Amino acid sequence: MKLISRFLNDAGVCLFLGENMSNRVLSVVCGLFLGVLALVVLPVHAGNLAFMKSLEMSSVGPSAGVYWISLPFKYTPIDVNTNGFVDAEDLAQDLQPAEFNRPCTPGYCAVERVWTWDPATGEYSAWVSGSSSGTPFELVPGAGYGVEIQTVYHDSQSHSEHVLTLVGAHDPTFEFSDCHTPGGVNMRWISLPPHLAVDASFGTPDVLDAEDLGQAMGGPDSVFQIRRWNETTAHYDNWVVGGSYGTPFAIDLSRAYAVDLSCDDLQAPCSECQWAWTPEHY
Ligand SMILES: [Ca+2]
Repeated sequence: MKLISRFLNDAGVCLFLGENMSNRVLSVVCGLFLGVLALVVLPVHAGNLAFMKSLEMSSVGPSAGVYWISLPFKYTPIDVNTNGFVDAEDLAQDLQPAEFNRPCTPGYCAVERVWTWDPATGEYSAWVSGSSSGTPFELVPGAGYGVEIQTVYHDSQSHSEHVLTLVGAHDPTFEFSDCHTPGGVNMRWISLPPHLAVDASFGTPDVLDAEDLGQAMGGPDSVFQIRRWNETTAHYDNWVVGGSYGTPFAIDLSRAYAVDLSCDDLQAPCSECQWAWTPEHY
């Protein structure tokens, strides 16, 4: 029996859960990421620092069940692999709806795969939830991850619509710290806090949009563009920060976004082109 501090309630009080979970496994599938989905709701219940999100997701629809989501900067799910760090398997098991078997095995996990982006190689890869071989990748605070939803057969019925519950806390000291590198990939998928406070007057007034986000991050000298995975069209949308063509897309704070870094001097080395941003939270 392992005692795990897992939840913070709205008053910031820790609740403790004990859970005995067998080691689960791994296997890594690499490949280019395609496709994705159609999303639905996500009410956010805020507390002091802790919060909970309910994510309504479907395995069917135009984008075949792929969603890029923001994770809490402080996220401490049960350590399924008992390897001492938070990894893709921990996330997949944590998001498994309570009405299904937990821990889940391949074919029975609502989150079939967890996707990640490696800015060093410019490639997507995925962890197959519940796998018994391989090693799940570690989750890095501030990074955004893709979850791929599948239809689960349970209690003589197939379930394609799932409600995933994500619990965590904001870290007001968290800072994105990175740099633009000449010839580098320079794209990162990042998580946003659920109560992000930015000046929304850029782009479309009174709408939190990609231009607001880009300006909060330092403007066009720091960020070239913001990208999202559009779950209703199954395409990526791009917004060039400081651009005047078109309308910046609205920001959904439950979603992750890809940020392409920039620099005054595109040939400057990393050391001369730092990017730092501490998201403000109300
Ligand atoms: Ca705006």
